Amino acid sequence: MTAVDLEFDQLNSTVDALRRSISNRLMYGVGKDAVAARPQDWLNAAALAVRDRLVARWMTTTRQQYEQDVKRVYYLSMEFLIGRTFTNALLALGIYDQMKEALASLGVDMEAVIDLEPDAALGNGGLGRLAACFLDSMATLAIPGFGYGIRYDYGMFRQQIVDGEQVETPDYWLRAGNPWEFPRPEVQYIVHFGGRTIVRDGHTEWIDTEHVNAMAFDTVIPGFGTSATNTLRLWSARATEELDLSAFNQGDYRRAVEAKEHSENVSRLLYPDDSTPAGRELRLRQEYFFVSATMQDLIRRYQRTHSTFGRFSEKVAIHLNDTHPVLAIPELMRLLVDIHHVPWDRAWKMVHQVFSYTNHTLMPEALETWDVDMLARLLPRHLEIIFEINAGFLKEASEHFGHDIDVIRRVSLVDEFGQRRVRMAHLAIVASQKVNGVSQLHSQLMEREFFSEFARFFPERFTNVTNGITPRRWLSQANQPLSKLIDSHIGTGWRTNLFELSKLREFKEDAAFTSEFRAAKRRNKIGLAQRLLHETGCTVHPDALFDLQVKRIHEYKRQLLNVLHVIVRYNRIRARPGDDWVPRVVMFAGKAASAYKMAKTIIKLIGDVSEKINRDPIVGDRLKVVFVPNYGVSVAELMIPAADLSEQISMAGTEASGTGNMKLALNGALTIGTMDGANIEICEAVGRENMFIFGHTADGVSALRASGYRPREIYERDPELRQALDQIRSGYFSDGDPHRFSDIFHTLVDWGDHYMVLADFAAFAAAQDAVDARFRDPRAWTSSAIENVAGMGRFSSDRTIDEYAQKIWRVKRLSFD
Ligand code: GL9
Repeated sequence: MTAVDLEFDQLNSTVDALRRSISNRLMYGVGKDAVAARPQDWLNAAALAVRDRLVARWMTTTRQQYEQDVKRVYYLSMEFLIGRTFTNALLALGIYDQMKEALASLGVDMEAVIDLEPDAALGNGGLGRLAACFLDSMATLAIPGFGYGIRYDYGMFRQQIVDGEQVETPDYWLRAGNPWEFPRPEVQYIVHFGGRTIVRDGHTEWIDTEHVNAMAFDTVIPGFGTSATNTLRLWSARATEELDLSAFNQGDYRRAVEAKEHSENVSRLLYPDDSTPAGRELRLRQEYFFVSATMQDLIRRYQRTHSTFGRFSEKVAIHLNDTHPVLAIPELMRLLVDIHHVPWDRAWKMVHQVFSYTNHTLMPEALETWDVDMLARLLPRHLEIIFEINAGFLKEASEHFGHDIDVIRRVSLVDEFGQRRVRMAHLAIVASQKVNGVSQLHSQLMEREFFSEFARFFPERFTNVTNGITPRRWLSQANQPLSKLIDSHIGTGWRTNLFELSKLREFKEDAAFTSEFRAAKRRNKIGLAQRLLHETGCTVHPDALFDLQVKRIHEYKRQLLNVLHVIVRYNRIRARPGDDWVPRVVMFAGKAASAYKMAKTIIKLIGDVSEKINRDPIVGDRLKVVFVPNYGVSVAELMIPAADLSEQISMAGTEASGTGNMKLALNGALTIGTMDGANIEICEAVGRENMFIFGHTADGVSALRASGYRPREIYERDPELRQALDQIRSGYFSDGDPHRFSDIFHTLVDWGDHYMVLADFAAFAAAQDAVDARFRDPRAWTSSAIENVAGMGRFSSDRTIDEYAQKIWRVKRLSFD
């Protein structure tokens, strides 16, 4: 930070200065008088006052980027799960307390208005939240970077639970305006669809297209404790024709706006339901829409300071967050070859030098492919380019693989089995200079199993970068009681160097520290209990063990394993109510994809089981089951700091990394988990004795599958498990209705139990008994909890971004001297 900036910052950080700014912004920004202002108006005025302070830093950063002619990272993602911005910005600027006081002096309770800010829920789950953590770390490390994505009018749906079932309602997050964004009507690009190609004067032209404008909206991403900021640029679709005036004049109002509506649908909604062809086509349009605008934008930025493409790959790194933005590859080829007339070979070399790709899942159904016919209709030029890339690649590959036709078929960019489809992951691997997985196990499985032929062909391309989370949001902001305690013992430096947390080990047996550590957890549990009472009407006791499984609802994540154990526990309590039980509150939260029937049935089962258990007078406070609706960033910030136990129980080999596992451990929860994804590395970092590891390993899963897995035998052998499954089947939890959950029963017992729930059940139940035993001994429990916090240094997204910067992007930090 320059001396002038520093002085400017200090002057602007006083309570007085903030109060003046808020009053000013209320009047001139929001257009309200203090007497008439509603809480939402105060929040907007305060947000604008904060934003003004960020803008000063933003300008400095941008100026420096141009002056130093830096290499920039373009992080392309269909999802950015940002959550709320206000508190985060206050902490980044170091003005949290001052703002609180300034608002109080204006008669406004800051804690109350903070809750009015809607979440920017532009993502589904871990992948989208990872992108948000990365933006935070890139800014904090002063890596010159841009996030690029879509400004969906409607983010992730709001989940309500009605009679135990998920009900989806639209999340119009922009209703009250968005004080954090800057609309850029001057930054617009035309994006084409459809049409056909012709060759004229040796150049291909894409003609007779329909088009839509992409308009930029910018959000400043503040770095923590630095002048550096970055930009999140999101594209919104704008019709090229506002209105069909002649239709309007003839009184045909619907037709007058039809075309406009149609083209603007592109940025309407996150993940339209892709269970229908129309939904799939819209999704393809979205993917192309945002990468086309982004490629045009980054070329324009490059050309502002360079007259030829000679230094393009020195100045640009483009990262593909999963395959959703992979069309950026043929789009950049098209722009270079067709528009800027760069020869094909040279363009291909440039493309290869700038792209890198992260794979986030190996679940076969999640590996994107696009129907060749649909591509031909919507993006005919891109399909030609993909075919040409494929021809070049297959020629090299067949020399390398000794013309083995089976291998060639498997690695081809086009799947020729049945309806022809383009495999987006293959395109990403062939074009990128680096390809990475998100945990050691996941990267290994990628190289050894899923993409083994590619790994043999391009061995230097494959690497691992284990995921991380930002400690600013997930500890400093979300868990203020624990943060303050840590600050008072080891100082505040952990916010930017998370390895400093290891100093906490020293206090593991310190009576004062451990009792304050427990008190901080208890405060968070009381806070959560109050919110639960308020929002779900459910009473839970803060001294019970808070057991959380919070993540998307998916069969591979095995919420069912958890439910089965809950039912077995319930039956045990009813059989022996006089025993000394460790009271537990089992909490679930997470959304099911709207077209995923089984996931929705699982939510309903949790609802029905909780109804039965919570009302049972024999059980009382010994066991409660709660489904917390509408899981998202803000709900997570409330729940995670209150957790004692973190459920990370996916079938080994299916969870690429997980990041909730890191957030929970960082907040002092102990993990019960399988040797899957990043759990393995957490286990290394915090010590196996401080976790509850159970179940088959990835190799064990493969071996069991190979030897012929027969779940029914397990069902028949284990009486407690059988009782629980029979209760599910017989209608015990569903008012006698035997049909409601029959699919769950058969999936597990008769239809192969693909995710091996029954195979891991006994080990899981035993691990849960060990959890109870440890919890009875508060000293032992707290000591393990502290070990968890202390071991989390390497799971900061700062470490992750540093690795990307060095190994993958080869970019340097911006300097501010
Ligand atoms: C995911 C993986 O399933 C997670 O294990 C991983 O932690 C994150 C981030 O790398 O990516 N891949 C994926 O498609 N999702 C993930 O969470 N799904 C969603 O985001 C819905």
